[in-house]
Amino acid sequence: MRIDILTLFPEMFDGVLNQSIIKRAREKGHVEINVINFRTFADNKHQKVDDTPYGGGAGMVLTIQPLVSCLESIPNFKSATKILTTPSGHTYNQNKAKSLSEKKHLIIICGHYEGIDERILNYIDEEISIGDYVLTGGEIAALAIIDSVIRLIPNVINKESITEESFSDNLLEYPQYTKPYEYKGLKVPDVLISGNHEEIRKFRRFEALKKTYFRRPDLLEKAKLNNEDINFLNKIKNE
Ligand code: 6GU
Repeated sequence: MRIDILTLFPEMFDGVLNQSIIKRAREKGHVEINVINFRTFADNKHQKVDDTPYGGGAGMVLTIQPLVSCLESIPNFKSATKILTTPSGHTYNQNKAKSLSEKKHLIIICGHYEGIDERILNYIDEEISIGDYVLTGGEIAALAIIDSVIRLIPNVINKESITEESFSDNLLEYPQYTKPYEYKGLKVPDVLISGNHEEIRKFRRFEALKKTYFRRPDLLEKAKLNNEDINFLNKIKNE
């Protein structure tokens, strides 16, 4: 996959994209990432990228020319999936991450809350928000999208971590424990050291259902539940 990021603040990406799993994915060639400062495409003397809004009002609006010139400089930009990060976009989720991870070429334009000239919508495919709160700009949203997409590219992380994680089947993850067995009086649930794999499976499924029922009942509506799950849920409701 290739990802191009159009931003006025390229330094914001330096740390995150050069650490840990993303760093390794880049080194192994699973993803090529280019961070581009679209200010350098402004065709005016002072490299100005914003102006006052038509109709009046507070704040500045990003002009369309530097963004479109920047887009047009990217090889094969027409066939890429072009995303604008904006609080008024569709809310991002794991399903969206999965579908983006199957694309060959993403271009992400980092928006700013004061706004972008609306005519940019003629050049983009999707507007994405990462949740109902306001960030100072689209950079952190772009990073969240990129991180969640890259880890789903085949061979970036191992398959089991993906199929067992939260949201993959619309259930939150079961609780995990590791050594020591006892810490300041806090013990690990005994079933996990019983060696009984069937009992461990049931415990984990029960706890995943319980966490989802109390925290995210909206997810349960979408989850595929079998008879055992329904029995577990009845037990949870009656507890
Ligand atoms: Cl994509 N941008 C900004 N500025 N704020 C947000 C957002 C995006 N998603 C949630 N809040």
